[in-house]
Amino acid sequence: MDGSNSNVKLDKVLTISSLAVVFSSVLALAIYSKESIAFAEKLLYWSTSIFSAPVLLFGFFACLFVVGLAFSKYGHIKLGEGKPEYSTPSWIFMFILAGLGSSTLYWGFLDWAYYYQTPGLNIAPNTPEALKYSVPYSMFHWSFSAWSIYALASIPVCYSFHVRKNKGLSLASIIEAVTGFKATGIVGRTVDLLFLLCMFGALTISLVLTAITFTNILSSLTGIPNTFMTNVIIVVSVSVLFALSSYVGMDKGMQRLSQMVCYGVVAYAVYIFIFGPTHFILNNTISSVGTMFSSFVAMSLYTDPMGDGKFTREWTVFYWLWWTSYAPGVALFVTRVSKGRTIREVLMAMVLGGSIGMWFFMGIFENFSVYHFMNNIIDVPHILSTQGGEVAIAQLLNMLPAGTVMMWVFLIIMVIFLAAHMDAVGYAVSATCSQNLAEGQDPSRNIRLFWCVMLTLVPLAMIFSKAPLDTMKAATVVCALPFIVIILVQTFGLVKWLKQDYATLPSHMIEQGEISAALKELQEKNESVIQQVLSTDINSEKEGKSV
Ligand code: NM2
Repeated sequence: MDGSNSNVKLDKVLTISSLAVVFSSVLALAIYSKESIAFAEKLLYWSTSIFSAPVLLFGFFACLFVVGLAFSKYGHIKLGEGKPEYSTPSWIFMFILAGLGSSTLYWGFLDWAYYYQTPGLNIAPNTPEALKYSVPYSMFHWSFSAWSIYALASIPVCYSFHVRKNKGLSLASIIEAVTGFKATGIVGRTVDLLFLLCMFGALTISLVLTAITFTNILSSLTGIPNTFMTNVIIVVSVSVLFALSSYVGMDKGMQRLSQMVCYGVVAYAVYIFIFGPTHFILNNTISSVGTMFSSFVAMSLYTDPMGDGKFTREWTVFYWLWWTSYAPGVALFVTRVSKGRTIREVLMAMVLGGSIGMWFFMGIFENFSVYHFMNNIIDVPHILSTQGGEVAIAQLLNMLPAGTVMMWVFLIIMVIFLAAHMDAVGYAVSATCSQNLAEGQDPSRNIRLFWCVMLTLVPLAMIFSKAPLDTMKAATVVCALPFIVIILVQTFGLVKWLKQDYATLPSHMIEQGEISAALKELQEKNESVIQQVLSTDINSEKEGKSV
């Protein structure tokens, strides 16, 4: 069933204020490109310098909290009644996909090469030691801490919606439930606005890197000129693809796309593993996971006090903030698809499922790339710094057996990945911009289509102004910083709720699904509010009232 309801209202204040920020950034980038790029560089430097240590601590805290919660008695709490809506593999696939973006394919080939040239842990650049730590660093940036940040952001939202039955699947309504500040008041409005900007910031790097990689490979395959217009055509066509998936309805479209992409990526990885340097890939993946584990705490808390902190600022801090910027969207998505699961299931599936998935993916893609560098076949780091990462990827793909076919397959996977990614982001943004959305309802399709088109504007302005990676990083970092505070406030609220609702119940009773009388009363009260909202919408639909 498609739960979309055209009578859910569009929040005009929010829409207009976020679009004002989007359009002014687009105009600044298009008209004052040089100045905007220089400003973004300063912004990145200062924000990551000031917040280096707190961000590192936040990532580390997320890991500890998530493990502690999963194995406490509260891990048994079931999030909503009934059986889970989705099978476990497709559930994990869905949120891995919602948590990743299409540029994961870019980073898969190149992440290590950045660290080889500018390593962390005070290792000398471009040395065998730097090479040894390059893949482990990448695995570190994509596994436990990152997925713990997602999990930390998701559980309070799941709990608020499915257990406390607070209405409204938007961040502001969660903040209202936790702090008492009205979702429709100034605090709630600010949270919503920050959320929208965060979505824009998060998507920017993904979309730009995907578009330039796609265009470069397409142009090397077909001779189509690699220009700004080609990028525009590709990005806009993908938006149309997104619109189609959205019109099929959330359940069918999204599930089908995510499964196609996940199977496609897994099949691609297996192909590289079998027909690429199998032995080396296997060995260096295992070894890198080991090195990551043994250096995990050092990497997590590496503030670089004796050095200039450049690596920490530009990589670990940036990554944690990039993951944070995805976290609110992921949290809303995970809430939607996790009804009927326990807190422990959600946490384990996110942190373990996410991490293992990333080691598998990164291990194969990165080591394929490392192998070609080590054997002097393709100088990936050099190409990355002189011509751009997308050029290196095209050359690497060409090394695969049936290289041309594999390049086409890569393009298809990338496009579907991007469309599915935009679907998830577009859904989350539209849900925030829809007033009175209750459980089971999707935002209207037209609102989703509108936001999808809007989401492409900033990335296109970045490509147009030839903005370097740092400019995009600045957009992500600045938008994500306030979210650390929001996630911490939510976590505080969660702890308070857990104590109020379950502290008196022993573990085995929670496991059997018992709840306290006070929580039951609260659920009944809130359930009727949700019912009321639903029936109001059905009535206004009958009366034919428009949005
Ligand atoms: N992460 C690292 O395109 C992408 O979204 C790449 C972004 C998950 C925040 C991954």
